[in-house]
Amino acid sequence: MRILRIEQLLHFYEDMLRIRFFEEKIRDELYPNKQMRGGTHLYIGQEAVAVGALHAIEPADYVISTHRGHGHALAKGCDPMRMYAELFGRRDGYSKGKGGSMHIADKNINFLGENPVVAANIPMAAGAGLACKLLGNGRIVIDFFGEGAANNGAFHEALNMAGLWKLPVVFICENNLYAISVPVEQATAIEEIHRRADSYGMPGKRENGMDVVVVYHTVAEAVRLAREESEPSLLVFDCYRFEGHHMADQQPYRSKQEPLQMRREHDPIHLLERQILEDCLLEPDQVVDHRERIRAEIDEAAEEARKSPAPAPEEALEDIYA
Ligand SMILES: Cc1ncc(C[n+]2csc(CCOP(=O)(O)OP(=O)(O)O)c2C)c(N)n1
Repeated sequence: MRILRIEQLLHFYEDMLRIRFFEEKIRDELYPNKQMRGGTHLYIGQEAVAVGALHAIEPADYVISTHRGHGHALAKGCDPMRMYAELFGRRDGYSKGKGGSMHIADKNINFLGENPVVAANIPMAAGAGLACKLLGNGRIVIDFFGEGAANNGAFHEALNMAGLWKLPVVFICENNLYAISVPVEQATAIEEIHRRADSYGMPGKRENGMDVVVVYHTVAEAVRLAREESEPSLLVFDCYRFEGHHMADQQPYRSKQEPLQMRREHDPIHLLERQILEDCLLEPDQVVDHRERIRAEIDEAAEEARKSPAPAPEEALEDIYA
């Protein structure tokens, strides 16, 4: 495996911290204090997938996300202030405060958006890939979805088309072991989801999604195939969500110990931090400085978002697509 530059590892680290702190604030402060409402699905524990994958693309490339999309949005470069404003229902939010947690999109940076309809984003990614191919613009598409979505018909139709038409799309399945309360082995006929790629004439790979460097190299190779050979791929990253499916989830389907143990042994941020310290890339007090700086940035984004006004009642029917 190729060696990464120190700055790149530190960039991974900061981007993962930004996602973690953005969501810890939701979990510990904004949601309990009712400063934000509506459904929200935390990405805590899966940060290595979004960050590793999106460091392997160019800014002009497209990204399509899911209901669990804060991490993908931040890693693509969305503004945490505008994301918080959206969560607070304020006018500076990405959907002018009328969409909430699952409606963050930013066409200026080619983040084609989250999507609350499970698996609906997979055919959209194939469509975006077809557009790139027809336009010959050299761009590729990254599509994120969960292992639950990989059992939906839309997954199979879209991958078949992508394989048939050789679309420049990297399909990234984040296998976090549960679709709401359903463990993957109770819903999925095969354990090796990446083998489904064989049916659609594209390469498939399964890798450790808790290791940001592994994710980065795996996605970089798939991106090269997509860009240079217009070859789609299906990548499955083993990961785990440390929190409930959504904020109100009491998690009766798994023991209290399980997430604690996964966190202790596999937290992607701790793994990277340990590597950074072992390789003497940072001193322990510099690690603390990094964490404090990113946390201050996130706190400031939330403060700014609070200053944004609520949308006016007469705007309620604007921007409706019918
Ligand atoms: C078409 C559709 N069916 C059902 C739902 C309800 N739902 C929301 S999230 C979810 C589970 C998705 O699991 P997975 O794709 O593994 O993603 P994860 O939540 O684990 O990130 C379901 C069934 C939905 N939003 N859309």
